[in-house]
Amino acid sequence: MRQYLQCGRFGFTFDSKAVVMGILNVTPDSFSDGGSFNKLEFAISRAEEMVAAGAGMIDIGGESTRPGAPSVSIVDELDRVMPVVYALQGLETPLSIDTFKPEVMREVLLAGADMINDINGFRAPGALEAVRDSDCGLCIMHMQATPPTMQQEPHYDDVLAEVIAFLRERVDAMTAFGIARERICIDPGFGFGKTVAHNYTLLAGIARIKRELGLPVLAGLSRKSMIGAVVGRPVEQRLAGSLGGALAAVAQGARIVRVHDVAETVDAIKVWQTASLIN
Ligand code: 7PJ
Repeated sequence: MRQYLQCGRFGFTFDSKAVVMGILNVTPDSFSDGGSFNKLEFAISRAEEMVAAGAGMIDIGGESTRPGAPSVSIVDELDRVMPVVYALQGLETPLSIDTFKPEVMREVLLAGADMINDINGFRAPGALEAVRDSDCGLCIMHMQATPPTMQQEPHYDDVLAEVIAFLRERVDAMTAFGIARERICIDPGFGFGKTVAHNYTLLAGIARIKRELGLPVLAGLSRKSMIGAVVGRPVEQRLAGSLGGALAAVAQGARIVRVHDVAETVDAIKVWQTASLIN
């Protein structure tokens, strides 16, 4: 299935290759790299390192969505994210911003961001208005409930069907609002209101999500508890497990994988794709 994603200054044709999106946390409390990149110069060098390692996108996040993380005001989130957006314009790599706040969306788009990655699926009042009159890429993620409560007994009758129905409803709402389909990618939202079993049903169902919606799928499972649950290791020892998850997602047809460990994921995907292009 040929797919295209318009992403601000950039356009992805994918050409049967997956793109690695490197995670750049600019929060003092992010769970897996301990907030060590909350200073501007560290953020810039980390982004440069990820691009050199083959990242095709950088995802900048100023608010941790870890269950129980403190919420961040608009002003604080902008203080964290805006200097990084300005500083990274010259990288010639698409800059995605991980935010669910319409006010933040507007500001980062004015500053030149290429994509908005919304864990809330653009459901906040004003979110559609904030992104409509731009050509930025849009990642619609599925989440059940909200970060403070989402891991308290998540329940579905049929997780795959319900996630697909949610994503379809959001895609339809966005296109009805005048947003071009070619700007949209979709994400089942691993770990956002899901048990380990739900997460693996969704991972195994990526091909169906892609087939039913006909849009590029983004998968973010790097270092998450669904990896820890299988390998039995703490967050700093989940690289190999995360690579296994990334390859499973790509094998199912995911076009974008959102990861902390860019160099390793790029290598893993290269080898997998070299073999898979032979027949
Ligand atoms: C995701 C995300 C994800 C998308 C986070 C973490 C938690 N955005 N932002 N998909 N996860 N699109 O990185 O562990 O899975 S924050």
